[in-house]
Amino acid sequence: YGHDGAVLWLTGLSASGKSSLAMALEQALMQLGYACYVLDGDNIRGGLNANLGFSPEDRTENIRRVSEVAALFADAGLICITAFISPYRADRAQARLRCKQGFHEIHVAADLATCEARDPKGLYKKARAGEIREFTGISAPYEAPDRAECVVDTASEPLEASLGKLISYVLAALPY
Ligand code: GGZ
Repeated sequence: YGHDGAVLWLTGLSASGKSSLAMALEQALMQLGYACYVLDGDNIRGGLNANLGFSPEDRTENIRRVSEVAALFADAGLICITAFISPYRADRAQARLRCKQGFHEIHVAADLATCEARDPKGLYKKARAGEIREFTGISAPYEAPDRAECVVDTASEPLEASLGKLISYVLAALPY
């Protein structure tokens, strides 16, 4: 009974809308009867990964642990939705290998100027002022996906439109 698991891996800049989309997608899939769980900074960086910061090494370890947890959730039959910047292509490729065929890379592709204008937590401002170092897009890299299964651009359309595309993609991609 139940359904096979999957990993819906969202990647994008800070303030690109990953967490909002992840939560809305979870709601939509739950209403359709899918068991889902969202992993994001709120429930991972405060606990399991509380010893990690934002150096390249720590980000790689962050993503490695998240991919292990996501793979376990998928094994258990859940749709695991992850919402991390995951800025390195190589780290996402490793996550894909770990999660095997149930892995779907979703690029939340808002451009930097839009994310910086949103700046909901004032982090871009602090990064520009040098108060936060190694901030993605400002003083640390973001390597855009070249093999994402789905791309949504929350800068060029309302969040509802991106959510609609995402749901369409996911329902077509899930094998049940
Ligand atoms: C990027 C940072 C940084 C630095 C703190 N660089 O908008 P937010 O606040 O809520 O999302 C960002 C979050 C990124 O954590 P991730 O675990 O997704 O990053 S990664 O996948 O690269 O490991 C931001 C906040 O943490 N934050 N300092 N220097 N974002």
